Amino acid sequence: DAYRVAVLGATGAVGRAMVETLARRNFPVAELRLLASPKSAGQTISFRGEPVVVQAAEEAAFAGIDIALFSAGADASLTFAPLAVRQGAVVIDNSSAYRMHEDVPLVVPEVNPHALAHHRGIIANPNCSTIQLVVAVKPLVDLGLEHIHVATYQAVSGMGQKAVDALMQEVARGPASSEPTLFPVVSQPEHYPMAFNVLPQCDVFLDNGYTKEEMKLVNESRKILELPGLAVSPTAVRVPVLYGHSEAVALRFSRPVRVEEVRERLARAPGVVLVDDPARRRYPHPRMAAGTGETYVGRIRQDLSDPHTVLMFIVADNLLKGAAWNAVQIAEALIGRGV
Ligand code: 2RA
Repeated sequence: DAYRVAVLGATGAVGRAMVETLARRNFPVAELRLLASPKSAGQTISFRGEPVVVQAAEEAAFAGIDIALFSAGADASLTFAPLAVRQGAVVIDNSSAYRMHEDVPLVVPEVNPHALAHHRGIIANPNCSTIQLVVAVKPLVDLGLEHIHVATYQAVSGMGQKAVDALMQEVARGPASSEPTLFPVVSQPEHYPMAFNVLPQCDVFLDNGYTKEEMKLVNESRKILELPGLAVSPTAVRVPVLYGHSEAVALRFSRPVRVEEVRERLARAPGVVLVDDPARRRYPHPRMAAGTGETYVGRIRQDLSDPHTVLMFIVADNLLKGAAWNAVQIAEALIGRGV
């Protein structure tokens, strides 16, 4: 069987990664329909060596579509997901619009594929920094996981292609440049230099003093792992990296846990590449992960002051495993279940 697939947001950083990933994973595409805003329509994007013209998104464009991959922001998802479902498509939405909805599964195929069973037309792709965290944490949950402390080091591509271009320009201008551009949040009035800097803000602040990005790590992890009582203490930081989010994580368990036990489980965990050999200076970093769909884990060690706690470092490509790769894996799981 082959499927008619639509990509909404096709000209964006994640949309382009979705088109590339459909080809790279050899997804059975009978027809590819690329959709975007009217101002982005008309561009062509190559798929399996053929140019595909990007069309303006509208309900009729979803007629006959089997699977629609969305990555055009929450507003576009709220507008078009119900229309696409009405046209008979299953929507896999990378935006935050539906992630916490009761009847919308929030899925990482290596972690909670069973959640796909009760979808009602819309399936949500989790936030990039959540995906890599739960891929690494899931194999350790039944050791009695109680508390996740996570500090993220997030690449600027999470803010889109314009942020990648802006960082490159800032770096080119050198550290003396005092022309802050769009970091950390385009829409907020205060902008700070991103080059040679780190900014402890990803997305906007909420009334509780946390950012939206940090609360996604709390709320989405609990939903995906089905651990409503799980304690999560997040700090999300933007760093001058182009591709690849990193996370320094401390996991506290209800009983003492041995590093060897953690390593054994991660070595055989789906979607995980264990890179953990300090004697040979082997550990995960973004330049290793970028361009791949795996989640890399290393620097695994006992907390020096708490036998119940294990520390580790988790890295993944935020556009691939963090978005496009995971979304296509969900599509594969769906057709595997006979969508
Ligand atoms: C970011 N996770 O990195 C958010 C959205 N991609 O900006």
